[in-house]
Amino acid sequence: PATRPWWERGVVYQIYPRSFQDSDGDGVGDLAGIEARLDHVASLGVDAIWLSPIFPSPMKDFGYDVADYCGVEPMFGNLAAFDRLLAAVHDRGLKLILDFVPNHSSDQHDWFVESRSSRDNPKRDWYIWRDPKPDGSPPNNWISDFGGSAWEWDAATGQYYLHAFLKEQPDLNWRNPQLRAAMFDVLRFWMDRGVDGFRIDVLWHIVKAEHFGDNPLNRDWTPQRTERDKVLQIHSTDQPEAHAISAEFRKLAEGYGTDPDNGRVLIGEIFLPNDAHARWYGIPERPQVHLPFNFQLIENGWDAGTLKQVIGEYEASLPDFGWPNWVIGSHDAPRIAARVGECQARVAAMLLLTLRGTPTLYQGDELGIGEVPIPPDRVRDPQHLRQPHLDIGRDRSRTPMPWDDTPFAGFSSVEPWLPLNPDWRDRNVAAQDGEPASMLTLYRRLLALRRAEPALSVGGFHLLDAPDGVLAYSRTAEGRTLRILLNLTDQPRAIDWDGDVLLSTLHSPARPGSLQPDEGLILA
Ligand code: TEU
Repeated sequence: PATRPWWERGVVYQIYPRSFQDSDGDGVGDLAGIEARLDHVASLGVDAIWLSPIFPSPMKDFGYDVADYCGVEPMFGNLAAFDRLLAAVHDRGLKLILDFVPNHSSDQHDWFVESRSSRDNPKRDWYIWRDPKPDGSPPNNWISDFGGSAWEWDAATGQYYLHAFLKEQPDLNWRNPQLRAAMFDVLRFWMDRGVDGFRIDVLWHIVKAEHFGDNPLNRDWTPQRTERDKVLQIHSTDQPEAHAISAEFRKLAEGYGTDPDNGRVLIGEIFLPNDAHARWYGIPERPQVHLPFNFQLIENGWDAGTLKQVIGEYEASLPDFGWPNWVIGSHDAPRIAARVGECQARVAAMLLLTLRGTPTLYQGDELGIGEVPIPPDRVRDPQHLRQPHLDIGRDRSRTPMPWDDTPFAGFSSVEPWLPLNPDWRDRNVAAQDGEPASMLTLYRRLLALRRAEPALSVGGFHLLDAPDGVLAYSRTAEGRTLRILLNLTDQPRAIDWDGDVLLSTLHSPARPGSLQPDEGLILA
């Protein structure tokens, strides 16, 4: 129904700008490249594009270290190129969502340059500075997400500053009213230009407990886990003041209108258990973000029993007014096809696009890109470089889009910044276009069906009983019920079903009474 907001009805497509399309021959993607490839995005049948950060950045964390919140990284283009891209996106009836990185800036941002210049600089308090302990050690035991202490010593001014990520990403102090005002101006700057919303990076991190006490140790930690997991981030994340700020973000966004076709959406990146996660919706009288990003399909095992539990518990945790959302891939996570295999990746596509809630689709997953080996001399991800013994490399999901079988896969005229997927000559957009059995065709069909069937986008959701290894649920809207049966195994499964097959993940669908290995069905 048209009264539901676009971000509930629609599907988001995540673009990693460095790796979508290079238009100027430097081996790195850019905004003009994205504009040149909008036909592909539109042909998928998605509704909105989320761009990972495009702002000026020293690229220590590939754009998540912002040196100017109101500019465009020269490698990517300039504000004029951004305006052209935004207009081209809107011309196609698509929305554009930017990545807002409020927890930390780059250490090269003017604000931090000033802040670190002296203890009495007016911007000193825009970041988080603390004295050492009497023995000279850091103020507390907080650990950076990328390993090591979250505190960096600044000899010139004799204090430590806090960084939840790299030392080149100092945390901003959201308790400071001037910093807050400056950041609200940033949001206005982009919304005034016409952007349709923000994905808010590590939103649950933005305020820290005022007492800066030690975080409790994690008794379950083993050396196989990241260093960050040594402590529980009790005092460094999920503070009440951060919820209050996200309610302010919401007010600001709604100030730009609440029309279901044109309102601005806020997607908060939140990693927390269900109950704490759900609190980021706020309450009806004081809502917070529209969509607290839900990573459960990435973080949990891939089998029918686990998925059934995860989906049921997530659904049950949502407040009545809270709209769900799902994601199976991102620039931070291993590729879905690498995790579950190519055949199950087709089942995963059907799951993502038939669950209740807004799906976010990550670039390249529509081609079924799998594991991409990154030779040691080409590793770029700072998280991987700092913890090479762990299987956490993010480069392998950030490799360039393969468009065709011309040199460098049509991505660039020179060797790209990261290697291509090894099978790029066969696995590319041109090769899969129009091929009935390709992953790309499956995604297009799923997206078209989702658009044609309100039950799949905004319909009600019920888990159904099913044999071991099968996940089954129904979606209902306007008196029409569809059933989705997903075989999460590579073995046939006996299951009674009838009705019309609207779509199968396989080229020749099963006959009633069974599901083929790795088969997913949408039935009417
Ligand atoms: O990621 C937040 C985050 O929690 C990461 O530490 C994530 O868990 C990790 O990358 C998984 O391996 C966001 C961005 O998506 C990420 O790219 C940035 O590096 C990070 O914030 C800092 O801005």
